[in-house]
Amino acid sequence: MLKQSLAAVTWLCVFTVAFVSPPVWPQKPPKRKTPGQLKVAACCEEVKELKAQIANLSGLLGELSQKQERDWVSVVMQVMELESGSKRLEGRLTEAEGKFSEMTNQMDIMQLQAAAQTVTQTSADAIYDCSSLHQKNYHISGAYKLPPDDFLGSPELEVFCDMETSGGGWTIIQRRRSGLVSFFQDWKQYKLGFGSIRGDFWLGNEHIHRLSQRPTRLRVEMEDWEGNTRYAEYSHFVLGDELNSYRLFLGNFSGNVENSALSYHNNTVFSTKDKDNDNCLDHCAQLRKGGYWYNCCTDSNLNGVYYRLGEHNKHLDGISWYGWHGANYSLKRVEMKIRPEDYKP
Ligand SMILES: [Ca+2]
Repeated sequence: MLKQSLAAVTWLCVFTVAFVSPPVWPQKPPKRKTPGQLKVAACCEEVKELKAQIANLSGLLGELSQKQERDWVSVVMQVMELESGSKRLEGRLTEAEGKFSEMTNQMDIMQLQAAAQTVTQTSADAIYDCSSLHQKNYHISGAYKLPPDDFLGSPELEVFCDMETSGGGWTIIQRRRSGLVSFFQDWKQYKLGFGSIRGDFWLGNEHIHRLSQRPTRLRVEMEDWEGNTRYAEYSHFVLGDELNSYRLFLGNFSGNVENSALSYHNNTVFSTKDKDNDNCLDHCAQLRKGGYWYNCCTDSNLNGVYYRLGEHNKHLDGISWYGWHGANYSLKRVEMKIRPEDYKP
């Protein structure tokens, strides 16, 4: 039964395929074009395409040339702007150059003026010491304050001026008269100075060194307990600097004292209780109790111990000047003072 049904379906399919589906006949081939007709057609297409491209390109070109024109105008504008800008800058530069040269001129003038002022300061106006003050009509002996001077490198300094003795103008560097100040001091004290400017004092080796850098004269005045006075003067007094241990140099001696006792100390360096620079096995500063240009050890000891009347002739470490009084005679008053060699009262 199943076999009969399958056969029927198969036949139905065959029938359907044979009569329902369109008959498959060999189709009639299309009429072929000739090669010439083909070429013309392709060419037309190409021409059309080319024309379109040309139109496209010329459109682009037009756009480009317009853009170029715009760019060109903008470039020209920019160039013009730059030119005017550079002209403005040039103007400003010229102006600046003018100002600069004006400033340079002014600076030159100022420098010349400063130089002129410096020259004046170093010659006439500078206040070096008491002799400068005397030249400026300060003729009364007493304490003065020397102003600091940047050019000379000197600090403010209080000094005592002797404006009377032998034409005045003396800067006092040492005084002994009251005995209230000990002169048994160390190197640093002698370097910087100590005591009271109106009483007993040492001006300080640094200051004395600085003040003696010009040709300088030293004067030593002395008084004994009997009221007698003597003086000694030395030309070309120089105190070396600290590196040279404040070495003493003295020129020619003059004066009314019997003996040039200080000459024994010429060309010797300074010694203190803490610096034995003397020419002796002994420690002269310790033995003579002062700071001085100890040789081996003394012919004079102007910075020795101050002994009062009664004690004045019993000690070897007093304020002595060998040749006028003995080595154990201590003087009542001493002053050491300096002024420039070329000083004219
Ligand atoms: Ca010694």
